[in-house]
Amino acid sequence: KKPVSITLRIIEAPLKSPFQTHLETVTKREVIVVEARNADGLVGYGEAVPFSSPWYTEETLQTVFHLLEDFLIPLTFQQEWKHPSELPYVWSGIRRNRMAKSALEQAIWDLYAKQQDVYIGKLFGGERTEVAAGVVIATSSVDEALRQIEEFEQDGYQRYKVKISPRNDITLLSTIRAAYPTLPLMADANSAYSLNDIKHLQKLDQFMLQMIEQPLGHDDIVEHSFLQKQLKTPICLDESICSFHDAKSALLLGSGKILNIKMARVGGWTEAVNIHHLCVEASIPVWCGGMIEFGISRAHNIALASLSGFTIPGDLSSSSKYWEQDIIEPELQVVNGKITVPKSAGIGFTVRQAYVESITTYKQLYVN
Ligand code: OSB
Ligand code: MG
Repeated sequence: KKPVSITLRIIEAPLKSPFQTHLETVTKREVIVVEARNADGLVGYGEAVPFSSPWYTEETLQTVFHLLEDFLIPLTFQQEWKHPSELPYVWSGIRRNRMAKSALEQAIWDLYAKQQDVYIGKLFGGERTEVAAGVVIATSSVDEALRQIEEFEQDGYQRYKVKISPRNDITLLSTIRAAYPTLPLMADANSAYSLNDIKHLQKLDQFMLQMIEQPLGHDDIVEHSFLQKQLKTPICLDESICSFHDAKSALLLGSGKILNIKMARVGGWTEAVNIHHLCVEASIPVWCGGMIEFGISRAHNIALASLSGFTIPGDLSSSSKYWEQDIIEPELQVVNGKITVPKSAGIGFTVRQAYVESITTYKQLYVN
């Protein structure tokens, strides 16, 4: 049942257009593909999605590789375990490093689902046959943002997210609202504000945003609770929620009304599903966040978003938004604002192995 070998690959591809936030502009993307092989030759896939520098989380491509190679893969081979649900315990001696854990957990769950011949989403109670698609507009140009919205409207995206900071927020949001008074619109601040900006943030209430994502500190839960009481717009936490414990704290304090669950940020399937169940119990709507990732990570996200508590469209867009070619087949395609959830075993998509090999810049095999 356990994998007999694991391969790590660093793959790299340029984004079709730069992804701009107030913190960083991403123009090319490197990730780590994890392949877990069993004795029958079945392969499970995971994707580690840190950035090349630690601007969004503290993990980077290099730290994730190090944690996988020197700690997580050796523990996985050496420790006794029978079922992938035990992996968080197998790795419990390793603090944080959640993106590294998430990718390895993904690969082993995918392998397990393929062994059981079941779609991975089903293992966690996912029932949806399609998921609602949302799209992110990350450009510093207002004209370009308007152009992109017009383009994405053709595919019927059900939610539009723009990146904001105190430098661009009012201009960007008022221009979009003038052109699209009823567009399902939200804004992601990636921690661009502080409590000194309360008066300014209150001005954003007029734009009827579905939510504002992570306005304050990337590791804050307390100040967001204070801010939420002074804003009409619902707050949605992203960066601050790294674990089930963080989610519980945020719910107890009322630090937001909506939660963005990113499997990579919280350390994998088990933690993400536990947060989902907590939010369902507390009637907090959740949605699935994105990481400008390739298709393997997106495939796991689509399976996660098939759970019933994911009632808000996630950062789930067509493969063609970021890539000339994606690493999975069929590529993700948003039609009428929805993506079809696959049914076949594991992540439900085929990995384009020759293409993955062609964009691999480094690979290493680990044998049990
Ligand atoms: O803050 O949600 C974020 C991408 C990279 C890092 C952080 C964030 C994002 C996104 C998701 O906004 C974009 C996407 O994957 O489509
Ligand atoms: Mg965000």
